[in-house]
Amino acid sequence: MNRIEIIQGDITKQAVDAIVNAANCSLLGGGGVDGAIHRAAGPELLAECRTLHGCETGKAKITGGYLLPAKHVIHTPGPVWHGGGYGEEELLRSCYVSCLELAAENGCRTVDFPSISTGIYRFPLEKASRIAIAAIAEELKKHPELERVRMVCFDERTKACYDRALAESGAQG
Ligand code: AR6
Repeated sequence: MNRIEIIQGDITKQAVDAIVNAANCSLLGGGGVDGAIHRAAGPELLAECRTLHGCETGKAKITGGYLLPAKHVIHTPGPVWHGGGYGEEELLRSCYVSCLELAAENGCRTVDFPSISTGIYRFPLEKASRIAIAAIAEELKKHPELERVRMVCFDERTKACYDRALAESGAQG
């Protein structure tokens, strides 16, 4: 069975066990998907985030979903792209791994990701899509309890890129 899926849509609308937030290290909100998640979840999400005291790039922390249809939000600060010589690729891989480890620890079976770091943080999309698919495929092998992981792409170009990365990886979960 194929446990990795790519869809186009708005991650704030997904009724899954956990959605991932492409956050920043403060975990106190921002623009892009982070802003959309906080707006849809309501102020209680920010109140819980304040108790977490931030998060390092490449790591992840979990909260409730509050007014979202998702049960949990897993917050992960992706790397800012500075040209590739600052460990950006490994940090991005670490975001996907950390989120799925945390999801599994918390009994989440369905997890939706946005395209981490490819917006405001400017990580090249094609490179990011290959890293994401490889990391997800690897984690799914380790965690049979994870039923389905989706990339929820906001626009057509992003979806096409992840579709290609999945096809080329040969990974079908
Ligand atoms: N659903 C799914 N994907 C979305 C949505 C949505 N509702 N909205 C945007 N995207 P970005 P980053 C896509 O910039 O590059 C924030 O200020 C978007 O089209 O949200 O990791 C944080 O606080 C793009 O494909 O995240 C950080 O400071 C992808 O989500 C910083 O931005 C990621 O774009 C993080 O930057």
